[in-house]
Amino acid sequence: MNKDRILITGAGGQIGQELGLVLEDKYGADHVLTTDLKPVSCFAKFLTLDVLDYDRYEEMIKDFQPTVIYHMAGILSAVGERNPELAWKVNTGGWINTLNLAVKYQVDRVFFPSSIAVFGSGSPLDHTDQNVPLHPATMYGITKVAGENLGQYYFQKHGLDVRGLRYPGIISYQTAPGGGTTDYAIDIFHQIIHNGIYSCFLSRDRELPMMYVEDAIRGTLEVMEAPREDIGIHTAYNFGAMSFTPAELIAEIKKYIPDAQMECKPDFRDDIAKNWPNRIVDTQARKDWGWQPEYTLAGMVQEMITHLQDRNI
Ligand code: AKB
Repeated sequence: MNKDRILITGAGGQIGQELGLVLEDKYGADHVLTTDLKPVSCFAKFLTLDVLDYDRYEEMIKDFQPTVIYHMAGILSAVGERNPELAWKVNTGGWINTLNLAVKYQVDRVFFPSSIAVFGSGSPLDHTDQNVPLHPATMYGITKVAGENLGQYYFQKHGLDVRGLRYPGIISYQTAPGGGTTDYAIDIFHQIIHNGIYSCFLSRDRELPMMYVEDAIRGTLEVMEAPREDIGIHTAYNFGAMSFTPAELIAEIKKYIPDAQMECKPDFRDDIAKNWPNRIVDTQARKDWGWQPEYTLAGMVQEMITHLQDRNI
């Protein structure tokens, strides 16, 4: 049995929750301490934690002695654009606390959830490569670029093994959307199944990179479990699976629910999305640690509809 002791912040969030459950299964509940600002009931070992509260965070690390930290706590793009100062404070302050504590208590590996939001108007947005200029147009994106650079800095200066992924939109049926721009691709399933119609806040042809949650969790574990010498990037890896527009998504959903309807009323989130890539190139992740996604648009839609319809019976 692997001896790692794992601490997760933001375990109530969209990725954190599924990651926490998979890690409990894999490493044993005693080896996984899940934390979040608000109580979450699905975990064996859970404590509330505000990642900006350094003293409480330090007490937890002293007591639990994690060897690995997945720092998933953070504010997503749409909520961050409504409250940019809060996004800066939580996303950057929480990450700095994590990095400092990881160095102080000799944590072995630390995970940073970056995002396609690091790209912006200065980046080529069509088939976007790993190493392009990063000039994000949102506060959320700015916190992610800062976070990536901080990770690299702690790696170079302190030898801390920081690993990160630039998540595309993550689609899951287990957890509710959490204030992101890509969340339309989750909400659409709930609205169509319940009401038959979805009002989309992006334009019909806004193409974005997306990933089914099972791929996202598997990739996250794979990058964190890869041998240290295989990890060539300590900012964050481009991490891809599929890309689609709202129009393509509703067309796929209609194969299962022919009466499904979608109207598009683009709002400020469409302005966020228009500065993000349509597709990203993740050759480096494939080369360094063997990344290979499994789910296509068709496979993801089938999974989502099957699980959500089963739940409604
Ligand atoms: C968001 O939409 O804010 C996130 C992301 C792409 O980072 N899902």
